[in-house]
Amino acid sequence: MCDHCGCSEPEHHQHEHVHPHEHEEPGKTLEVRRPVLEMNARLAERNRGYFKGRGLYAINLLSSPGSGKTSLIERTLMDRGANLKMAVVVGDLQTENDANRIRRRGAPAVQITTGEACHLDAHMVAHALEKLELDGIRLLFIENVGNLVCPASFDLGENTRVVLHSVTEGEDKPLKYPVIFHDAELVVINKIDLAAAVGFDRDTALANIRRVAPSARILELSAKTGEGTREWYEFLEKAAQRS
Ligand SMILES: Nc1nc2c(ncn2[C@@H]2O[C@H](COP(=O)(O)OP(=O)(O)O)[C@@H](O)[C@H]2O)c(=O)[nH]1
Ligand SMILES: [Mg+2]
Repeated sequence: MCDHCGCSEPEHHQHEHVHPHEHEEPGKTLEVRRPVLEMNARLAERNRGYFKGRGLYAINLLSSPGSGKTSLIERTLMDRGANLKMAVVVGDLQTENDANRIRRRGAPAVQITTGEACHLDAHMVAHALEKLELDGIRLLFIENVGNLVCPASFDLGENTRVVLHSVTEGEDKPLKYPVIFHDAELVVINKIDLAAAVGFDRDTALANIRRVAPSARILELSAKTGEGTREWYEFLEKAAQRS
């Protein structure tokens, strides 16, 4: 059960703003969860103001567990760490592992361990920011908890959303989890080095992404081999200039 949004089923987020479940009293779901989301929206605005005031560009990085969010940040730090001044806030239910991986690549990082919560919220991010040394930082990655449902509902005050979708996940995931893709400015198809091995159907995957996120840009790359990362770095360089 998620302490912050009260959901025990991740799918509940899909319904919470729209209609209560049929088996629930009409209006009950909305009454319980709306204040949580309204409070989050206020704190997200505060984060947004903070980012703006510090000249930071914040990227909310979203995906299933294991799609390669941390790997892509590590690869980016390896290749562009010297030019793009980056810091990272990373969320997982448990462990400091990802923050340690990122620190080893030379970037300031703070781990948020959410316990049972399936997403980050604006309040958690605000606290994490207090622990980060941000002088000279232009780009802030916020690696969200690996989940294609819950994080979609929670604005963190970010400037943009990037969703990762790896070739090993199946081409139908954008259709099954459309909400998270819908708000993405950029969808990164990761692990293209494995595409042939898993029989990745690229045309279907691209069509599915375009169907649920018609205005999103799509990049295909491998965080492992570095193939395709040039355009990713161009995207980040432009983002840093927007900060
Ligand atoms: N072959 C291959 N493996 C990758 C790639 N990116 C990540 N991985 C592997 O996928 C696993 C999960 O990666 P991780 O970065 O921890 O994913 P996260 O949970 O989204 O942060 C690790 O074993 C990575 O080495 C990639 O582009 N190609
Ligand atoms: Mg990770």
